[in-house]
Amino acid sequence: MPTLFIEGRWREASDGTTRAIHCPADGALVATVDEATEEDATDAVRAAHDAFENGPWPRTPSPERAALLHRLADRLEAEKETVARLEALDTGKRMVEARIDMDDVIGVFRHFAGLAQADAGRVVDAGMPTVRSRVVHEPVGVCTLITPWNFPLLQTSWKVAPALAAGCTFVLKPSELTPSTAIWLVRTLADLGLPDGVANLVLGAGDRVGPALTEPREVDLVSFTGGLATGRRIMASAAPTVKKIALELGGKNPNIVFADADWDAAIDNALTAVFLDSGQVCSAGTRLVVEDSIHDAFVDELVERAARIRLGGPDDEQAETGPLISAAHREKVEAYVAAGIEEGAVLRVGGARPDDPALADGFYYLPTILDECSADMSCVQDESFGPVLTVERFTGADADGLEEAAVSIANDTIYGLAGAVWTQDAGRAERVAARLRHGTIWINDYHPYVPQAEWGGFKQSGIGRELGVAGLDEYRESKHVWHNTRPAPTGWFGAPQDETSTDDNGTEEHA
Ligand code: TXE
Repeated sequence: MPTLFIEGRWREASDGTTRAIHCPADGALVATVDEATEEDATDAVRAAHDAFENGPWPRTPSPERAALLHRLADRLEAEKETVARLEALDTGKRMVEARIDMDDVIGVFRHFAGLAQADAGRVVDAGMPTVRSRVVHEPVGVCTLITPWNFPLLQTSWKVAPALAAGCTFVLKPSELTPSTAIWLVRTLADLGLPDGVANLVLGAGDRVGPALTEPREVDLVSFTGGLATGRRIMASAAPTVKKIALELGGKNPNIVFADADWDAAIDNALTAVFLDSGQVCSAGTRLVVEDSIHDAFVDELVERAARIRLGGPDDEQAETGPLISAAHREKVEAYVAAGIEEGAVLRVGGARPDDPALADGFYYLPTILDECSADMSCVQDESFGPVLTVERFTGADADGLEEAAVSIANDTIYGLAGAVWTQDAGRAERVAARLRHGTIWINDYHPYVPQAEWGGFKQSGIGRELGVAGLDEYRESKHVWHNTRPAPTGWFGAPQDETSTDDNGTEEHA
C-alpha cells in the first residue's frame, strides 16, 4: 500500500525508494514506507497550492471546518488503542504514554475546533459615521509542516489542527523515523471528506526533501519542530521568499529548587522532569539548579531513585521509561556524557547502556546524573535530548542574593523554552518566575500543559507560538477592510477649479 499522499491520491516514491521502520525498543520491523524524492515533494507543494487557490477549503465556512476537526477527534477516540500502538511501535515508548499522547491529540483538535468558530474578526471604529471598518482573518496559505519523532502525532496535531481550522492547505513531513501515525491522520482526514490537495503527506529524510518543501515561492509558511541546527537551515531556506516561519527548537530547561521546597514533591518531579520519555522531550528539566544547602541530600536521593528506574518497551507494564529513538541518537547522548565527564562533571549514576540482555536489541541508555556542573560545560549548554540530568548549585549572601544567583544560572543559556521553580515562598516563586526568560514556567510542578495556553520559546528556542490563541494566529493573516458607504472625491490632486476660493487668511469663501 503506497504511503505518500498527494492531491488526494496515495502513491509510491517516484524512484521507488522505500524505508524500513524498526521499533527502537527491540529492532523489530514495524513498517515499510515510501521515501519521497524531491520531485514528489514538489508535486505535493503544487497540489497544496492548487487546492488553496482553486479548492473549496479556504472558503469553507468555519463551522464546517470545526465540525471536521471534531469528527477527527471522535475517530481518534474510537481508534485510540490502534493509533497508540502505531505510535508506541515507531517510537518505542510505552503504551501507557502513547495513550496519554492520544488523549492530548484529541484535546488539541477539539481546542482548535472551538477556536475556528470563536473569532470572526473585529469591527474597528474608524471615527467616521460613513465608514465601516473591520479586520478579518484569512488563512495564511500553503503551509509546510515538519515534525519530529519524540511525540509524532501530538506535535503534528499542534500544526495540522490550527492549519485546518484557519482554512490553510498543507504538506506534512513527519520525521522519517516515525511516519505511521501521520499516515493514519492523513488517511482519516481524507476519509472524513477533506477535499483533495488540502492535506498532502511527504515521507522522507529532511535533507532529501527539505529544500523542495521549504524554498518554493508557493509555500507561505513553514512550521517546524526539531533541532536548532535544522531550524537555522529552515530559516535560511525561507528567507529569500520572506516566508512566515514558526520554529520550536528545544531547550536546556532549568529546574530550580530552593531549600524551602516541598521535599518529596520536588524530588519526585525532578526525576519526572528529566527522565520522562528518556529525556526526549523539548521541555525536559535537564538542568537541576539546586540551593547549595540542600544539594548533597537532594542529589543523593535523586541518585538512589534514578538507579532504580526500570527500562522497557511498549508492552512492559513495569517499565517506567523506554529506549532512545535510534542508534545514532544514543551515540550522540554517549558522546555528550563523555564530554561532560571530560570537562569535570562527576558521574553519579548511569552513564552506560543497561546490561540486561532483555534490552540488548533496543537503544536503551541508563538514567544518568552528572553532578558538580557549571555553565561553562558543554553538558550544561548543549541539548542532549537523552536521560541526562546535570546539577548546578547556587548560593547567596542573603535572600535577594539567593534569588539573583538562581535566576542568573537559569538564564545562562541560548535557549528559553521552559523552566520551573520550587519553593513554598509564594512571593519568591513569583519574583523568580518573572525573571526567567523561558516560554513556560512551572511553579511547584513540572511538565503539565493545556492546549488553551501558548507554547513556545524565548531566544533560540524558537519563533512564534503553538497552541493557545496565538497558535491559530500563526496560520492566519489579518486583513483590514475599509468600506466607505458614501464615496466622495478627495479633491487632492488636480481637482477642477470650482467656485470655492481661499482668501489670504486661508479661510474658504463660497460665492
Ligand atoms: O532533528 P531534526 P534530529 C533536537 C534534539 C536532537 C536534535 C537532532 O536535540 O538531538 O534535535 O535530532 C526534518 N529541511 N530535537 O536530527 O533534524 C527531519 O526529517 C527540512 C528537538 O532528529 O531537527 C524531521 O522531520 N526538514 C526536538 C525534523 O526535521 C528537515 C525534537 C526534525 O529533525 C531538514 C527532535 C531539512 N534540511 C529533536 N533536516 C523538539 N524541539 O522537540 C531535517 N529535517
